[in-house]
Amino acid sequence: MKLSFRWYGEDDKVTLEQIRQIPGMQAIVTAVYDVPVGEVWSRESIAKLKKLTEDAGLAFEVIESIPVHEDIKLGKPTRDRYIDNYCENIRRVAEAGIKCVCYNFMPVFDWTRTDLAMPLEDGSTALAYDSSIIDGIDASEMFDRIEKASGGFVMPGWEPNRKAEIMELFEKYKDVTADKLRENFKYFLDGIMPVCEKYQIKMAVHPDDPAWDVFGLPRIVTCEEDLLKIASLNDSIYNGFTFCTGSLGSNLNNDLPKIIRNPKIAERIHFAHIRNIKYENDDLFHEVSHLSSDGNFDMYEIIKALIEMGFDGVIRPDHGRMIWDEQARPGYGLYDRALGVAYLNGLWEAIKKNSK
Ligand SMILES: [Mn+2]
Repeated sequence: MKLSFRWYGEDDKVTLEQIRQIPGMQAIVTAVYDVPVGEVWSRESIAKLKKLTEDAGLAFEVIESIPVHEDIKLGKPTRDRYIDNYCENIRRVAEAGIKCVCYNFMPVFDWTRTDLAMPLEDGSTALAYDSSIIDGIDASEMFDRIEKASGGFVMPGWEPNRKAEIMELFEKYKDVTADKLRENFKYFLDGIMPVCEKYQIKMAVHPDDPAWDVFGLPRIVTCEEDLLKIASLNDSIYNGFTFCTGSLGSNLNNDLPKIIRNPKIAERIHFAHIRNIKYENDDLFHEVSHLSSDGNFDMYEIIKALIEMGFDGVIRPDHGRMIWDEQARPGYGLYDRALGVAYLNGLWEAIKKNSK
């Protein structure tokens, strides 16, 4: 595994110099953030990210993410232009040395939470999701909540300038069923895979978070069966997955080590996000430290399964708690994610030595 850390560019409070000091750290996961969804990234912006990353002694290897325009997900006639732009972005990041692109295919919203700073018993705070809240409000009300709770940070998918378009988008998705969404996904994959093959870019679709329909919008990356269906949409091995434990695992029916051990899925795991969550009751889960005993997942079994299946891609700690009075983007502070890395290092070394 190649250890990496998500970095939000020069505006990120967590610096590359800090990230470099985390034991075992090898690579940065980042993106160009100042270009509207669907448009082409400038070569200058990509080159700058590459230079900053490499000057800090880290590898520039994974982009997270190149967002997919809603017209592609909706299957509108304008999608061809956006797919062309997507292909151009793949070419450009490949020319800068990138090998893997993480993206998602969730309608309208990226990851969804009801609380960005839920206090935990030890005095830390964490992201939380409470179905009993979501099930009782509409998207517009949820949007207001996020905006108030974000402390000035922008949440992916919940940018303030999107609010006006949210309800309009909902209207557009009214007739889009899960099957229709999958059909549009196939059209997208068929459009980009020839370019991915040529430039050897591994596409790694991120599971939906949480792993079920939210606000009535269909979601099609939620379980083992979904992943197999996606693999069958386009045969190319470059059509693969980001194995995100926290997202797939939000549905406790998903047996994470078992999914990893499915050979048809394992060969397509190009990137991994590792974190742990804890369910307090049937509705409410929150994020916790990476430690197995703090949450619902057996991290030892998850890492062991990845090693056994020959995973050699880039891996990163996912969201962390806010600890030690850190002020940072919710989920993306330095300290708890760095502790997560230290734990992953320990698991990895122990499993490797025991498997000889
Ligand atoms: Mn993730």
